[in-house]
Amino acid sequence: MSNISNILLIYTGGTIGMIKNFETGALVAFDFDKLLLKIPELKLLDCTIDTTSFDEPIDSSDMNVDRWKELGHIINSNYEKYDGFVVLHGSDTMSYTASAISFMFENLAKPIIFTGSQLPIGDLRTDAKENLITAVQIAALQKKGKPVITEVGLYFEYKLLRANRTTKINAEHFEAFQSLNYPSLVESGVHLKVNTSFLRAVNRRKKMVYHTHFDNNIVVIKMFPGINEGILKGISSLPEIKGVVLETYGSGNTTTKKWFIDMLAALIKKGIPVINVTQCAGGSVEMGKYDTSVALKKAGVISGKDITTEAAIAKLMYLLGENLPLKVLKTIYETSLRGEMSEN
Ligand code: ASN
Repeated sequence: MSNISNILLIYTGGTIGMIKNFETGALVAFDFDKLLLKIPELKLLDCTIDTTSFDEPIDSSDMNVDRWKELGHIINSNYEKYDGFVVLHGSDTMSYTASAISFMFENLAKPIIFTGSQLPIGDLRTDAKENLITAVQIAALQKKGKPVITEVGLYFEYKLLRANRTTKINAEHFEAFQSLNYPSLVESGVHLKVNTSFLRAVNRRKKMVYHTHFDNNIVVIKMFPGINEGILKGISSLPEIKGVVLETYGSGNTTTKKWFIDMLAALIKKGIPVINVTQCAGGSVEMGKYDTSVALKKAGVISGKDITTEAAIAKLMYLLGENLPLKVLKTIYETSLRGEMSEN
């Protein structure tokens, strides 16, 4: 017989716990204890739930590296005490935070499930209750007394997705997230259907390793027709820059203009990693497939393969924080560390 799971529910903010400010009409974060009163159903679940909250709950647009660390610290300092974690987070930057958390916890052996909602929990038509209750149920799933999910997931609108594969794709629909390059881990219908073959396997002999260094001296450059040489040269010559995520067209293509390729080559020569990720919601970078990406490969641009921009940013900050020589960083970047990219 399995034990009853002990879950820590962590509130960071987001629409789920917001109420209307009567003066401005805008939604603002709300007190966590009052939020819990709105969900008496939590007491009916087959697990024990403890709760904690950010001192100041935020709209997730105000997330930053320090707050990733604050959240990481809450999980790490409670890691042994609980069987699983559910994080209530605003949907706007949930994919970024959840990706960052996935890199913070190496050899994770317990579930960390992010969820939130599009409508506040007090709204009659809210999606918050279903999201929260099922997220807790998923975090509490056990097989032979061990958690079923041993990775960072994102639960929204009847699906658990691998968090570092997700992107917020809709500001209004309840189905706000998508993972186009990796299948759902769990589907919620009449039963919870766990797609076991897609779950990340855990090696329980390896100890969990907690990483806290993130270097955010990076920039994301999105390609567009008409991209301006002067502006890009200005950005790329900033002394602070330690890494670049380049959002390219299709399977990793950019303009072939000499100034552009020379600029990237100069950055890489200085030891600055340049990561190629596609602007497309699905599919993979394949440098060398078209003539328009051959020069990038030659210059030493790193392939982000089918990684999302959200995970690419978190992974770059994480690996820059590890202080690796560029060659080593390139090899590690092109390897899947937490299931964030396909292996081939
Ligand atoms: N602005 C909100 C946030 O990300 C959006 C939401 O949670 N649906 O905090």
